[in-house]
Amino acid sequence: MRLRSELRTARINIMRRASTAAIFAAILIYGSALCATTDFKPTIPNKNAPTGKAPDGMVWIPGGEFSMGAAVGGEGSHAMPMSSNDSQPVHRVYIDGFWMDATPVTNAQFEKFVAATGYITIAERTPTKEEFPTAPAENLVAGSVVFAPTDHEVPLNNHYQWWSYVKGANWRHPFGPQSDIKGKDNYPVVHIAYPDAQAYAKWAGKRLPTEAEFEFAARGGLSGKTYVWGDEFRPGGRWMTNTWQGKFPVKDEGEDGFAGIAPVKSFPPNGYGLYDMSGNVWEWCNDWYRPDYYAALADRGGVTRNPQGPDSPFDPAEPSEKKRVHRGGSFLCNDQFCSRYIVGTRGKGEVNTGTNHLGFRCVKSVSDTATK
Ligand SMILES: [Ca+2]
Ligand SMILES: [Cu+2]
Repeated sequence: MRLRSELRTARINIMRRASTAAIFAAILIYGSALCATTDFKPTIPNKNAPTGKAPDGMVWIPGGEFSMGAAVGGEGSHAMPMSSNDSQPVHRVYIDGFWMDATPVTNAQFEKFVAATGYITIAERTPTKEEFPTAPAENLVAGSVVFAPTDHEVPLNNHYQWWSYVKGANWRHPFGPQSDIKGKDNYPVVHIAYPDAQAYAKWAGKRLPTEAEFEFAARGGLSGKTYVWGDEFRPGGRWMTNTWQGKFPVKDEGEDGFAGIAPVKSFPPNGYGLYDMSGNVWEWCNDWYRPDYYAALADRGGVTRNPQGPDSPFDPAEPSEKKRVHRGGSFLCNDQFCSRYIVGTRGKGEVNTGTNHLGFRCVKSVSDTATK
């Protein structure tokens, strides 16, 4: 066991070594994948929908059969979601219908949960000597990982330049003790680790989405599109999601209206009436992360029904870390470094690590709704 800050540093060191090679490998892989859009077949939504009123703040996602994964290749901002080929091959999946929160969980909603339960998030807990026997005492401080812009252009091969472990950073204090969330009731809650998200979901009588549920929902009934709304990044000149403009990681020009996080519902909903399914904040999924999971499903052939993810986590870049899937990308995503606002692309994170661009939303099965 190591301190969360050390985990972060270890991850960064490994990614620094891997990234240059990975980018060149990605160019080769994506060069041969330019025709991958042909792998997508139409989404066949289920016809039956539950009768009665939707649970508060949730929308119905019909489920059905769809093509899951990302076809990368093309031009401009969607040409290369940098060093990621874990979203291939595109494969066929069936999922049951379900209810999904229309937005990421907000500060106000999380506050209600904390007020009702007294829950203390991972970032607020002081790491103990028992958990981290080899860590020096001065490192045993509660905190979380925060993005800080650099003051000059830097090579994009070392995340450590723009991420740091900040003492006292947590959901109430996103940038550390001097910051707060006053007036930000309607912003997505951040600095949420996987157990925090799970605890909230349980309290709310909900659960976290599977990766397949998240992607089916994000696609909004479309198939094989680059973004959750279609193929054009700015249809008719309109900004559709909160991402980064300008030189990364030096200055976010905020041309989309927001330099940094945005209140939920700041951009148009997708075809299912879901907001913020790409950009703004990353969101936890329930599945363990493995880069070869899609290949394993594709090898089996046919249509995978209600996939729950692999049985155990494995990230070759950091074999000892237990990671679950992140989806959607964030306000930091951009076409220079990481374009994970492209629908179907995947993210991942060590389960106890939160950051100031990581939140979540919940879902609910029909069977759970019936008993509530
Ligand atoms: Ca923005
Ligand atoms: Cu990104």
